[in-house]
Amino acid sequence: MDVALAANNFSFDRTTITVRPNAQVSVTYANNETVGTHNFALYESAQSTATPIHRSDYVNAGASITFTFTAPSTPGTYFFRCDIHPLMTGQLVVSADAPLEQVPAAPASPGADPYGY
Ligand SMILES: [Cu+2]
Repeated sequence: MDVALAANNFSFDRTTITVRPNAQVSVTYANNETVGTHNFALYESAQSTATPIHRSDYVNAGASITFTFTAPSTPGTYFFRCDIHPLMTGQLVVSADAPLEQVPAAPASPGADPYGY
């Protein structure tokens, strides 16, 4: 499933992402800042941030990346954040009842892609 995610003013534009267990989640992640580098790091919970379930590349201000991860197999509520700015947080809800598509977020402004994805 496809998810559009953006960083604006040092916060995520969506703080809840809902997916099905084991879903292949393809995230288009736009950094809409004029300054500031972000990533997306998924953890079991806000209290267990030693080992990410998935950690994206960094995305520079004005840029966008796409990355894919496999949703956890166990339903529940997981935690994501930007590792550089730990106050940027959200939750990944894994539910068998999740819709197959997310409602798209507001269109991200296009930016150069330094990673060449
Ligand atoms: Cu950040």
